Amino acid sequence: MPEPLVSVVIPARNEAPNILPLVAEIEAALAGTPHEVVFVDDGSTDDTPARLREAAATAPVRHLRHRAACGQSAAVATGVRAARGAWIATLDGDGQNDPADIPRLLARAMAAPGPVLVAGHRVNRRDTWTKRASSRVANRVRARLLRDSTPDSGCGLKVFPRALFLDFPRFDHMHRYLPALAIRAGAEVVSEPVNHRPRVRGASNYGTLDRLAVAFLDLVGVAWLQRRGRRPELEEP
Ligand SMILES: Nc1nc2c(ncn2[C@@H]2O[C@H](COP(=O)(O)OP(=O)(O)O)[C@@H](O)[C@H]2O)c(=O)[nH]1
Ligand SMILES: [Mg+2]
Repeated sequence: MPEPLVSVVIPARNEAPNILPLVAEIEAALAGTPHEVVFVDDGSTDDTPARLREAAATAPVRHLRHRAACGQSAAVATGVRAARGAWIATLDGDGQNDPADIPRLLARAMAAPGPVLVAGHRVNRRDTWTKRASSRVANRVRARLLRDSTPDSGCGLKVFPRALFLDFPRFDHMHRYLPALAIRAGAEVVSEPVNHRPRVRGASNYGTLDRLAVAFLDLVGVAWLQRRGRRPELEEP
């Protein structure tokens, strides 16, 4: 495989029927761009491993696997560490994000003068009523508390430099707080409207209550990280 410009990192837990359609869409969207796709199978118990092997036979796909399920954030972190591109694009493995949006987000990130995280904003969200309602409340509380200038921090579609992510502290569910962590690391954060589609295959891994249960603890933790972050600027000695 040639050196990729962008590595598409995809956490996948029990997404067997979604793997091949998603890879086809990524290949169409990134046809002119040197890229690789890094799937992290988080201890799936369905046919995800077999589908990933199939995908790797025909496209620039690499796949890693956690022995046991460790969560979406751990999977993203494993993928970013293994990635070879200077740029990372993250994408949900269920096909709800549209790979056709990647080139636009990547172009915006690459045009920025300094390090930037471009966050997808699902302007036309295609989820259940309960998910949209709880997300609206959670987004409002988070934005108030963290001031991370992001309308939709939970969108799985984001583009950022690999080196930026490697500077972030790691914790479970950190994938919902990447904008706040990017600002803490000295980067700019911008949002870009993206397409969103209903999940047509497989089942959601999250319920409303389990998500809510840790949200408060995570918010306090990220607010603490923001307050306790220091960023020295180097000068000529
Ligand atoms: N690696 C890993 N990925 C997960 C886990 N839970 C969810 N995902 C992935 O994260 C993405 C979003 O999860 P999904 O279940 O669609 O959540 P929803 O869109 O909020 O209902 C999908 O690509 C899932 O496969 C997990 O525990 N581990
Ligand atoms: Mg989903």
